[in-house]
This record gives sequence, C-alpha cells and structure tokens, in this order.
Amino acid sequence: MSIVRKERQTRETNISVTLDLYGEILEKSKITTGIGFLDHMLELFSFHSGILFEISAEGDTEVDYHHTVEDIGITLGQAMDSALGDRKGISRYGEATIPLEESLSQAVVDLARRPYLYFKAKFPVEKIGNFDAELIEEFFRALCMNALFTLHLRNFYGKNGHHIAESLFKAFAYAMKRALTQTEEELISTKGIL
Ligand SMILES: [Mn+2]
Repeated sequence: MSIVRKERQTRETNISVTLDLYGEILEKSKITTGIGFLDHMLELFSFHSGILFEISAEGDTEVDYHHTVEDIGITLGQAMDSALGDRKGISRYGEATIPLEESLSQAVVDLARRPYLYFKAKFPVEKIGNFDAELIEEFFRALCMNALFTLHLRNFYGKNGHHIAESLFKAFAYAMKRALTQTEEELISTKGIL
C-alpha cells in the first residue's frame, strides 16, 4: 500500500490531496478546505470509511464555494483512482443504509471503472450554515467522474438538512469501506478487467 499525492492549480483554486486509501500510513486525516461544513463532512467520511487523507485548499470562496468544492472532488477523485491501481483483489461492490436521527440514506458503490452518479436527495433548506446544499451533489459528481466509479446515493427521508447531508456522507463511507475490502478473488469481473 502506498500514499498518493495529487495537486490541482487553476486560476480559481489551489488544492492538494494526500491519500492513504487503507489508513495504513498517515496517522490521521488533516482536512483544511477553508469550508467548515465540508471539513466536517470529509472528517466523518474519513472516520467511518477508514480512508485517511490530508486535504488543503485555497479557493475563490469570496465568489462562492462552488469552484473549491468541485475542485476538491476532482482532486480527491484523481487520488482515489491512482490509489485503486488496477483494482485487483477488492470486493468491488459495497452498500450501506445509514440513519442519522430522522434522516435515512443509502449508498451503493461499484468500484469498476464506470464513472456514474445517481443522486437523489432533497434538502429542505438552500443553505446548511453558509454552505449551499446543492454543492453536495456537485462534490459527489466530481468525485465519481474522476475516481471512475459508480455511486448511487439517495436519501429516503429526513427533515434536517445537516442530518440529511451527514447520513449521505456516512452511507458513502460504509459503502466504500465494504467495496474496498480485500478479497481472495483475483478480479471480480467476467470481463477480467475492472
Ligand atoms: Mn454534524
């Protein structure tokens, strides 16, 4: 297992990601995106998935959080794709349904190289704190398209925007943890390639 580093610099943002997919090398995650709510979501994703990473980001947050959130998704996604390598020896599929109080969300992952996001969650508020709720979908889309995997994410029900978001990120964490689990099977595909 190894560490993967990715950087992304544009006129809008400056992102750096260090990723330890199986939490074997880094001692803990260090997440400073400049966006408090996103830090909170990524910290709990890390805690529940066992994936450790350091993310630092500087972005044009004076405009809004859009560029920074999307570029973090892109960079973290690229790091995941590199860290997954040839995707041999992993379980490939993972599913989790996770509640947070009144909110219940499900994530289903297929780590084969088929970038796709199905996202179904309605937020009762436009903003969670100062974070635009619509950026949650943007984050997951950027992540899937760059990590090259399929993710279905849906919220069944929920009343509180913060709870809905948190149950989505936690469901994703457990689905990933399961999909990443090492297996005896060489490669889980009839094609012989993921
Ligand atoms: Mn919370």
